[in-house]
Amino acid sequence: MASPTPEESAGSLTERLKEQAERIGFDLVGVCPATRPAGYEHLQRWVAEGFAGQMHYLADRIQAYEHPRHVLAGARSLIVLGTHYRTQHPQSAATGEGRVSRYAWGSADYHDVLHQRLRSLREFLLQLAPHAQARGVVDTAPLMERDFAQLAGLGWTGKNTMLINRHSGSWFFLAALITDLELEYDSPHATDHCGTCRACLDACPTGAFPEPGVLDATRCISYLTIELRDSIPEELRSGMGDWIFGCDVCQDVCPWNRMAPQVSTAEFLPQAGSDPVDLCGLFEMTDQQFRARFRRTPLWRAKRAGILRNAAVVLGNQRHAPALDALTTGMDDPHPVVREACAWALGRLSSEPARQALRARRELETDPLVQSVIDQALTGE
Ligand code: B12
Ligand code: SF4
Ligand code: SF4
Repeated sequence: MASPTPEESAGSLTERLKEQAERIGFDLVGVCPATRPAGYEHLQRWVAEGFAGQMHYLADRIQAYEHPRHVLAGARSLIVLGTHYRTQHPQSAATGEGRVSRYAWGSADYHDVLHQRLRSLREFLLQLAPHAQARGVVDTAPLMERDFAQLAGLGWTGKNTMLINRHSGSWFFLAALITDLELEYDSPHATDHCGTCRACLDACPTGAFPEPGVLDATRCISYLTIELRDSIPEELRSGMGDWIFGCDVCQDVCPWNRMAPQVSTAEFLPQAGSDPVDLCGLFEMTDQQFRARFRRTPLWRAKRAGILRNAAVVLGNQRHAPALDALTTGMDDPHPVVREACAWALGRLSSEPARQALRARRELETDPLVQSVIDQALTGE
């Protein structure tokens, strides 16, 4: 284990690290010991219930979540960091347009922004304690970030499962710098401020909360539009409404977000056309154009096929007649998930030209699932 320079006590080292984190741009900073996370058993049960769906990386690394030392050998402390991302809202969606979750409106992926800041904080730590070990994490390491954020005093877990801070609401990203240094720890956030409110539970369009504080990800629009690689289950499509990437409903309705601070961080400012998105235009884009537009944004995780699949479902939900050409183009897409969603959406248009497009594709279609969706669309079942 590394130790700070002789003159540096754990208290003053912690103080300097916190000040530097704020200078770098982190809005919330708390420090906690590296321990077994309080929610570890909950995570095990959650995965065993099947609530993680196709996010196999959770089950595959379940042992590693048991302690941060599996992420950094010798881990003793975590500096847990929150970064606000609420910016001004561009405008609401009209028919033919799709909604994108707030966290993806900017010009850059938040992982890149936060990793850059974490690198800078790590360098500072190494200047103070040259023999220390430190590793910055955002999302991808097996670390229960919300549990450690609570332990570091940053907030409580709301009924919508978000980490909520009394002053910041929940529009913030989490990140952590794990180190083998001994630091001075904040008190855990021990109180719950949801009270009798259940706005998020009632507002969730797909009924994704089997109980307060537990999310069945397989029903969550965020999972369906970003993580799921297959076709979206039909019974959940109408709940998707206008969302083509992520969902903000359970945060939009949370009273703790009414006063959440607004930031003007350049990378998080809404880009032109980032929300709402013109859906028909997406089907006209070449692979290269798609890459150029989305490569640096969080939307890239869903890949071109995922975005077109989601766009087709939203156009189907909207029964948007002018989308006929776009959906017909989508019926020739190399990815069966795109063709399946387009077939479903064309069926929802209930027009003769839409039926013609479906019949034409039926002659060529080789994928059994797409074939059956075309047949259902043509028979109106
Ligand atoms: C997998 C994942 C998802 C999944 C599952 C979400 C979920 N609620 O579990 C999906 C794809 C659905 C998702 C969606 C979103 N995500 Co996400 N996601 C993650 C990730 C990578 C892991 C979370 C995880 O392990 N979930 C499994 C559950 C069981 O664990 P947990 O939520 O971490 O912790 C719970 C337990 O500890 C529990 N608990 C502990 N003890 C007990 C005991 C009892 C009895 C109970 C009931 C509960 C309980 O309370 C916590 C809340 O559920 C984290 C990053 C990370 N490494 O932590 C980001 C993260 C949680 N996501 C984040 C964000 C921003 C989102 C979205 C808002 C994005 C969007 N707009 O579409 C939505 C929000 C949906 C929602 N209501 O949660 C942020 C949250 C920031 C914050 N302020 O809370 C994180 C931390 C990423 C980051 N680095 O900023 N996400
Ligand atoms: S993000 Fe949307 S779909 Fe997911 S739990 Fe919240 S309200 Fe429900
Ligand atoms: S909407 Fe209400 S119940 Fe849900 S997280 Fe916010 S305060 Fe808690």
